[in-house]
Amino acid sequence: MLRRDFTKLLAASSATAALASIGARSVSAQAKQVWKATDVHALGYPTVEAVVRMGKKMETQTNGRYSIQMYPAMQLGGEKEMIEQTQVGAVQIARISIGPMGGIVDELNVFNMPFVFRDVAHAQKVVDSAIGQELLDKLSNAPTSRLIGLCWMDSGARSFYNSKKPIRTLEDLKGLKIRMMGNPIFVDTANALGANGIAMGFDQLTAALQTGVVDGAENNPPSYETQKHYQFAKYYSISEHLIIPEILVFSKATWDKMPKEDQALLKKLAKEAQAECRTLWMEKEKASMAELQKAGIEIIKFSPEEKKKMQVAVKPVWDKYGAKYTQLVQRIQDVK
Ligand code: BDP
Repeated sequence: MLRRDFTKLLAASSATAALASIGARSVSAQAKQVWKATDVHALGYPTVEAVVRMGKKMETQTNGRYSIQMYPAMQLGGEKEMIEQTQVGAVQIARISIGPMGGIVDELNVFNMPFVFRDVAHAQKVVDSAIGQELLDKLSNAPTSRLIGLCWMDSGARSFYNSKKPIRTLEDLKGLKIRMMGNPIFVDTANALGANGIAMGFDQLTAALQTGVVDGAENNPPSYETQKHYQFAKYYSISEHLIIPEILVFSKATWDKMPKEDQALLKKLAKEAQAECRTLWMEKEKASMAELQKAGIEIIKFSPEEKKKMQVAVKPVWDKYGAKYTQLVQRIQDVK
């Protein structure tokens, strides 16, 4: 064989090998999908752990065709960015507070109204009821949402914390600069309670507390504890003015390419994650309270009378936003 021919042959065979390997790679890329999942909280936080466990089940039950890579702790940005990335399909799964979801589907804002639930147990019953499923479906079917609502997750109740003084009464909130999530309902709620509500991303809050840009914020005990906000704001007042469920959303761009059976399996596992998250949540909440006590945080319980005063004070928020949710609110209240 001429040397020239041999070189040609070699080139041809290595090209074939290269093509074969590209082919093999694309087959395996189709067969195995690694979904990106994200959450503002760190590994071990109840919502993160529930999604990690859901991913493991999905992997086992599809013989590895799907798995989840978790990007926790705001690695992919705040919740606004997380929503956008999921809508375009750069991320498949995001766990989001309903706080910023009202801008996507307005009905979801009903859960953002102050004191809409009697207590956490009531909120849990509502998300587990037909109302919960209807709202998930509303999100999935909204033509512009580009998201599938998979399930609900727990987040307890939100209470005020600050660096200045113990807040025992509604009057004590007066004039305090309090960070709220970016939704006008929350800023108006803080203002109706006499504080000075400041909308800000969760990712900016630690620095804002540290430098005194805000005097305080409001959140559930696990967020207050795990974000270490208590190191800068050591008065925690159990006001429970907002009980905001959280939602697990999936990218519609990815969903639409999945076989029906895989979609059904994911929905089933998401329902299991909802139940699992609840157990993890209850445990974590107790552990966080113990941690806060150990750290010497002053924990103040609002009296029923003060709570009643707060409920009356937020009436302007209900007057401004509540009318369009009247029927839904009635159904929520009917859940016993
Ligand atoms: C936490 C929620 C998280 C929100 C955060 C906030 O779990 O989704 O981003 O509050 O206040 O309780 O922004």
